[in-house]
Amino acid sequence: MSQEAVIAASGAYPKPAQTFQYGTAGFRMKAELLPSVVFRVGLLAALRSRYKGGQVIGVMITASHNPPADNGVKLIDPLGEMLESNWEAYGTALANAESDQAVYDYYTQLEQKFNINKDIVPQVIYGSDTRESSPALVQALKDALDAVGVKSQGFGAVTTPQLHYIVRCLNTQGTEDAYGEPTLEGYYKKLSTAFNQLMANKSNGSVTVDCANGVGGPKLRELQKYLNDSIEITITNDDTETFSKLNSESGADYVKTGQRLPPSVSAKPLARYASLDGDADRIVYYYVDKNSVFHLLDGDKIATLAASFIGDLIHHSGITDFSIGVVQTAYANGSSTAYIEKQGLPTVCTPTGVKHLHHAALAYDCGVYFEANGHGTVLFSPSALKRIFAHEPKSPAQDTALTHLKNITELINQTVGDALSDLLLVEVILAHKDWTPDLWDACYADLPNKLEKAEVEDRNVYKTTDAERKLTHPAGLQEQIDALVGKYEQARSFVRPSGTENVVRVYAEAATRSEADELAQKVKALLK
Ligand code: G16
Repeated sequence: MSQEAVIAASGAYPKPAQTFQYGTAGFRMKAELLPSVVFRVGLLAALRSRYKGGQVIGVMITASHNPPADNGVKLIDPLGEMLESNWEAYGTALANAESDQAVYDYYTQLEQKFNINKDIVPQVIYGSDTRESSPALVQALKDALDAVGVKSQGFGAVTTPQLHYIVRCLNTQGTEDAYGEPTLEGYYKKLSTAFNQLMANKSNGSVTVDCANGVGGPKLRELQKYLNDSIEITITNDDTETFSKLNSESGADYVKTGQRLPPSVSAKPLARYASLDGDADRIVYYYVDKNSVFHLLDGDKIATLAASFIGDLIHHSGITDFSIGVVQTAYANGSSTAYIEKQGLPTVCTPTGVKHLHHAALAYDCGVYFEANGHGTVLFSPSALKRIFAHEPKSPAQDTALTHLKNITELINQTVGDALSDLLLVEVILAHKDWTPDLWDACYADLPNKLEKAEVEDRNVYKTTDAERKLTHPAGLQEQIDALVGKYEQARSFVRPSGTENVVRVYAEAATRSEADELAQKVKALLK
């Protein structure tokens, strides 16, 4: 790597007059502002790989649930986790360096700070979602990787969780923790093999999946080819050619935020429906009842379903002293938390962002983490996996439960929340329990809730504490929120700045629908 090469390559991607920040899910904003950021993230990925002894780092170009004109970029660490959070600041500093020389200087400063061995060949893999802006941003990334001598490989349009999976497979192959074959085919085979075994001799009708016109559509079609015929999957909203349709009147965020059907879905009573988001790392389910009333089965409902099913399998396998915990965020419905605690399981609340939930979930033998928006997965600790796979069943019933449990650990993408893997997980559980969506829904009744977005002059003045459940700044605002909340039954409300959009989010829940809506509006009015 020569100074001239880096400076010349950086010169093709001038920084706009803008301050950047590595947020909830990397950098995310209008795509035209991003080329310099993506170029510099490429440099950071190279450093991170060398810092990690040449292990493979992933770079995903996506803005997930955001509108079509946005894009974004985030890094994936060697085991498929989100970038270690103390490196986010280096990404932010690199993205904000004011000249090509400053970019190079900061890069070499980091090399020195971490005493990075320059002989190590860095390795980076990358992928993108289906946005119109993605190819140009991929080019900016490649130019950075080439400028600093990275051995790289592109996977084209992939779901975010697929790239996480491949990163982990590449870094673990040939070890006792080998995660799978590091290809898309390997991903489909791993999930489908587990699914087909869990669904052998079962059939569970059909599910309709709205793919938000994003990359999840073609990938789900691909996955479908590997699945047995135990369920029929109908794919809708899978037009990835018309860029403007991405996340438009469709997708998990549309359904969860608006608590309504996508207009393109005409739901049959008690049939199962699910929506993915733009990069297929989130999923929510829903149905309409016999009176055509819409019911949402969100991330909280998926978490409780998964935790209780896995808990039962552990118990029926004869495995003892096994800890299961559920990790949520402030958005978790109060009823879900109460329900989980009633089952005798511990709950933990972390700030928004799967990186926080993932970290907290590692404290358990089995950590189930889901954001209410449908982003989540289940983690089994390495020692828990060893115990499960070494366990000797003492009866045919224990043997059956243990076999199911082993397959569940393979079905779940343990690197990150994965809508396709979560879809199959929910389908398996519902089939095993012989549950229709209303039976699943009946586990507990959600408190009516409302999520609003407020456009504010500067979202950075909103500072939170207590896992984002309280504001510390602007001074006095939390007291005003508390006073409003005190006027309603079973009420709760909080305000937090988004890490992915230029807005502040307002959440409210209360005993009745009208009270939840009113509380959200009143809290939102405080922000004007
Ligand atoms: C991203 C994050 C999620 C987060 C969501 C909204 O989701 O990965 O953890 O819940 O953004 O974050 P915020 O409220 O800070 O804007 P996705 O699916 O868009 O990548």
